[in-house]
Amino acid sequence: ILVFTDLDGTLLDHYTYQTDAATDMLAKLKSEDIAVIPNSSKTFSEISLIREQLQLNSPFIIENGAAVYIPINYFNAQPEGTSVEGDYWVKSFCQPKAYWLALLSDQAEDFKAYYQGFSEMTLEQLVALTGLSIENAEMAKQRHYGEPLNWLGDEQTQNAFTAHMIKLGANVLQGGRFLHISGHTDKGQAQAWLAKQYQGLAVSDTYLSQAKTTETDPKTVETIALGDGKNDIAMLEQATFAVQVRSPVHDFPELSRTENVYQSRQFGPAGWTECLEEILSSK
Ligand code: 2M8
Ligand code: MG
Ligand code: MG
Repeated sequence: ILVFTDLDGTLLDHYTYQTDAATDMLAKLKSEDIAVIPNSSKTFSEISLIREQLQLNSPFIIENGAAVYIPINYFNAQPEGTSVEGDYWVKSFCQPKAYWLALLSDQAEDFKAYYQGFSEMTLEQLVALTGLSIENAEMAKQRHYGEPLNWLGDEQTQNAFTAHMIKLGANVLQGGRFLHISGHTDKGQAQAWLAKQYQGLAVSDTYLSQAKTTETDPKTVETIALGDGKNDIAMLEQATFAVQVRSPVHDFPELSRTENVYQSRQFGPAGWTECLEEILSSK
């Protein structure tokens, strides 16, 4: 089984970005060789740091499904359609950030007054909006595939803007705080692609813990997806088990499925642990 997880508001507390309530469960998953795969709107730099802090060595998905990063030699063979970028095999699904910035500035002038994008914000402004540290805010600004906007207008204007951007070929996703402008990629599509690689390729021994001697049959890969926001719906819809982690700031987004859906009682990382305990103990 694979665990795909959103970060902000899910594995990380919405306000403090801490993961304390998930520490024991993370250790348990590690000891059982269950891969924890971050699937987040965060950037490569942000997720790299979090992986280091949590000592995760599994693949990860950045910027709302825009690209999948797999440590080189994680699988016994390089997945088709990936390129090499530093220490990773990378599969990308999206045009670069510059493309979306140009679209915003050249073809959406009428909406300029209603938002402020990450690239026009100072670090201090981003810190004030997110509560991130200066260092982390800097990493959040290092985006490769899209532009998060702080929406300043009303809902009606937001809907008109969204429709306009979609007509231009963009995808608009609502995160916990920001409106993400990017391509037609989502966390679900990237997750499905990566789960398929696990089905076709074996994970190398170096990435399995010493305790583990045998591997589970790669053909029966099941997935658990955990998320709190609307941008998590696509990944929750197509996982074997869908976990909606309770948010302190918004309701559970609506899913079209009802089977194997779990909704946590607790917020963020505590809810994350609560539902994983329930799913794993039922197996
Ligand atoms: C942004 O992502 C969150 C995710 O829900 C949001 O839209 O509110 C991203 O830009 C991410 O890179 C950043 O770390 C986060 C900070 O809250 O905001
Ligand atoms: Mg979230
Ligand atoms: Mg997210």
